[in-house]
Amino acid sequence: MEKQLEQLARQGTEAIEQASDLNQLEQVRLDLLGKKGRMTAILRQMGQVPPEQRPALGALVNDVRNKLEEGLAKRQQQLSRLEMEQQLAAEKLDVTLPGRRPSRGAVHPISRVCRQIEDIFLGMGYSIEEGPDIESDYYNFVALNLPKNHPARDMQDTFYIGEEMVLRTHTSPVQVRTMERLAPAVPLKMICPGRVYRKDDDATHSPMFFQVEGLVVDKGISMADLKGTLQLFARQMFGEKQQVRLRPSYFPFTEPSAEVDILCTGCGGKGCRMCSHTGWLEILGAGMVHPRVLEMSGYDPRQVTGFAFGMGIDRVAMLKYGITDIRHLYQNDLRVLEQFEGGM
Ligand code: 2U9
Repeated sequence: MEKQLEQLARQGTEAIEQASDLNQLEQVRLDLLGKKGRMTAILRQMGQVPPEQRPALGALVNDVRNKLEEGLAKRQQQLSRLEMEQQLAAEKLDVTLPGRRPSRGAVHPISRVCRQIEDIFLGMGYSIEEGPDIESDYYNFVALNLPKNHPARDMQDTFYIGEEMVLRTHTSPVQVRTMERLAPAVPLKMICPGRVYRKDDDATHSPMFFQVEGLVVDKGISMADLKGTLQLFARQMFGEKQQVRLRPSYFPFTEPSAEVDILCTGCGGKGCRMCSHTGWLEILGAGMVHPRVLEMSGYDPRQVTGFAFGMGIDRVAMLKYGITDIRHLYQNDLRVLEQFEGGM
């Protein structure tokens, strides 16, 4: 038994020194001093030892146990410190490294232009009105002087939802709803920005795009008011030197009607590829509100007149920022969007 104890002391000390982490060391401890360990196995033989030898053997047992416990404690301290040092090394930070700039996001060019247009017209005393994207046939067409089977009602361009409902093809129904709500009160001065839908899809047309339309109804409103308003708008939107030009046109809801050009933003009017060498770019449609349209929404066309205009916000954004393909506005490619970082 004495020999076994000495062997246990020797082999135990060696095993303790060889344990390379705290887990291993715990295994060693269990193997040496645990309930089912080697020391316990040796002590079980104590019964067979003659009583006079027991005190000396007992003292040896205590010595060996103390020696092993001391060794375990010492090794545990070493390994704890080692593991802590490794952990600290792994967590080391270089506080002198430059920081990573947080991404700030950007306001989408359509939102920027929309807010700018809103600001300009708010400054002229207009209110901003909204309405539903899903409209009835009446508000989208009939109330705008486009009765059923009218040739200008292009079935190919409209998304129908059943027989009577459509995705609005313009924001004009918002103006109709606003006139119905306020008539016969004047003055009415409003703009209505929003999404519109048409079955179109190419470099200059998207099946969903953004439009803003404006409407003024009052006593004595004339074409001169329309042109002055659009000129003021063009100068604030595209620069102090801007000019507008009206060309005769046709819309069912205005009479007379005009297409409105501004000086080309690419060449300032000299002529370039962007304006097909005309010096002008078309950005708006406009006209005097058709008397029948006023009448259907509750105004008396013998008492009041009005002008209206409409433009594609996408198109204004493309002209302002030199974007050549409308699809760039809708693909949410970060390389495009990040170019608009900052303010607004
Ligand atoms: C009411 C009466 C009249 C709105 C108008 C246009 C001319 C026009 C186009 C511009 C480019 C649509 O985005 S676009 O494709 N719009 O040309 N819009 S007059 O006239 C109205 C609206 C409402 C009650």
